[in-house]
Amino acid sequence: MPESLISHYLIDDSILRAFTNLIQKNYRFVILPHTKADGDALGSAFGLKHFLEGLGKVAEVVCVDEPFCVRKEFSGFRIREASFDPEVIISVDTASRDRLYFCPEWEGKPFVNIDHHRSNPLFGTINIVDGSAPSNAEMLAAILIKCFGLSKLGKECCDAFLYGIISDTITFRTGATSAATLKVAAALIEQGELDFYDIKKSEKIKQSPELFRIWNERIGSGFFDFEDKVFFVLITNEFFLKTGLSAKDFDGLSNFLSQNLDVEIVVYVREDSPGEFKVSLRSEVYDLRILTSKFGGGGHAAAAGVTLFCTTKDDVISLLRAEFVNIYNL
Ligand SMILES: [Mn+2]
Repeated sequence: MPESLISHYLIDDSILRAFTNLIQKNYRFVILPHTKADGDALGSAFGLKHFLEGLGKVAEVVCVDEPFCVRKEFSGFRIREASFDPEVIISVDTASRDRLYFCPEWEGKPFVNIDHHRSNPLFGTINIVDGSAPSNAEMLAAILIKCFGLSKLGKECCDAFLYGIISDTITFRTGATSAATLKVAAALIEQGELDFYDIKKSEKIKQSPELFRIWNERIGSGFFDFEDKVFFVLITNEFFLKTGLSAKDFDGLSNFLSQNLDVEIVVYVREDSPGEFKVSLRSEVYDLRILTSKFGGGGHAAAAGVTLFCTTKDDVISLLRAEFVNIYNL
């Protein structure tokens, strides 16, 4: 089975040979996830780190800032510095170079760009990019299995990759989830002797009863639109100032809504500072990147985000409503 796992991806054999060579011939690696690293970015980064260490190499994860994903298994990363001079730089799950930390001294070194965002401009010296992969972790795990064999992936490596897959597919629920996703996940569970339930459970949102009450209240203040095809929920800057809560207290809200509401689009608008609105979109029906890329945002077809600068929250809603009509014919 392992050999056939990779057939799903659009990566050229010559690229995979160059990548395999680079890993075999070098010893010191730094791995770069994107800013505010999520479960897929850290899962990919730590999976690769453990894999390289298993081959007897030295590898370090270097983040831009404090990760968004907090998990005890993903500790020991550095922020904006490496403890050694690397020979090879590898970025994971990062759509553009400005979203990662790149030390000026690394300029000119071999740079492998491993990603699953369609918008990736191929900024590496080797680019392993397939926009159809539902998670970066799945693509990377499948490639390592193909190039080096499943037996080279140790328990911690399998655990990290499986977490990345679960995180980006919202436990195998996103539209891009395929037979290949399940095959790679099954191979990782078997090889790492993993407890799938334990890993899945750790992805759940941990809320205090008080915070959960506030989530309920915010969701209750949301509204359906376009004949119940769209659900909007808003949190204003004034609300954050009044309650002392922060954006982080609402992490996972848009995923939670998209998992539980039978709508075509979930819209979560968060006013980070007066007039600066962060819009998170979820859809299993439309390609959301058409909308977000129009305003300088990014993401994936099913989960995308954009920052909009508007005077009031009503202006944001009007703008989004107009785009839903224009782009998706709602
Ligand atoms: Mn990802």
